[in-house]
Amino acid sequence: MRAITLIGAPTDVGASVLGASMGPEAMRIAGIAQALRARDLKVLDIGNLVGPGNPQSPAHGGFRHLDEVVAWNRTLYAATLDTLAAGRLPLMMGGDHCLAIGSISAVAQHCRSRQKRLKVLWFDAHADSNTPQTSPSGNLHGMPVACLLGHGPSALTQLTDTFPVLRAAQIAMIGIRSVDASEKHFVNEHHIDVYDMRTIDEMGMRAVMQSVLSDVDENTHLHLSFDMDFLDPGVAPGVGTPVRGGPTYRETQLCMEMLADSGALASVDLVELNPALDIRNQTAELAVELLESLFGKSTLMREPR
Ligand code: 4U7
Ligand code: MN
Ligand code: MN
Ligand code: MN
Repeated sequence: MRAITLIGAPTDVGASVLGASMGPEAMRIAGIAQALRARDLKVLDIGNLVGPGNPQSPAHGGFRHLDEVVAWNRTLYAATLDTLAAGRLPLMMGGDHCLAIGSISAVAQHCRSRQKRLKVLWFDAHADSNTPQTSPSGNLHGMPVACLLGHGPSALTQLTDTFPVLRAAQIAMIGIRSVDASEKHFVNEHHIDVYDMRTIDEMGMRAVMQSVLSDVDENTHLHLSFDMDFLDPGVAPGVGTPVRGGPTYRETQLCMEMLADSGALASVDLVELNPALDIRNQTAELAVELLESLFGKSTLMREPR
């Protein structure tokens, strides 16, 4: 039986809009642990990590709340690495997306020591590829991809020994539809695989996911970094930075089902859920349904294809 650890990371220090810090509790209220136990997983909820509050200060040197973001990511790095070392799958419940710096740095460290190939799938409306020089907001939840590729403050790019944490070829972005001008240059220069909404419209989600998963083999550790604003805000209103024109409920479920079939999923971030903006916890309930599919729930008793 597979074992999974729920790690609560209640932050909004990486964002402008407050409320993502309530994400972990909303997931618990929506029944995340029970739902995963019904999937025949051994579930341990270690509760919430502890870190600094939100000082709500303006940007300094291109960042807001750098010290607080560093403190949270160090703690999350350690918790993720411990979980992986114990042979368990970490499910990080955010919190804002700056947390992916710590979780993915730990995953990369783990993969190096086990000689596993790491592939990161970034489901998001945004490219999260700003640097302090280019960010229009100074918010660190808009910079994790750049940090992981080695562009950002050393306190965040060097949480672990290897620099950069990721090479651009190790990441694919899906669902992208809001990219700042400087981010366009960044993703182009780094030749990042971006499946934006136009590509999804033209190819269809099934072909997109087949392409995304085409290089996954038995030695691949698949990390899913899932920003809830990936979904269309009509179905997922509880997010801080909604962008219209996102994937539907079924398109997203298909992504999760195909990820489950790959058999390679080994760590997850579920971020940017904002209960303060949600309607009757529906976005948290949706997140739980998506995670059920990610861990193998299907309508029929079908063999993986
Ligand atoms: B999220 C933004 F300017 N690009 O950098 C920025 F549009 O983790 C938004 O994907 C970032 O939710 C969104 O502030 C970060 C903005
Ligand atoms: Mn994001
Ligand atoms: Mn986003
Ligand atoms: Mn570079």
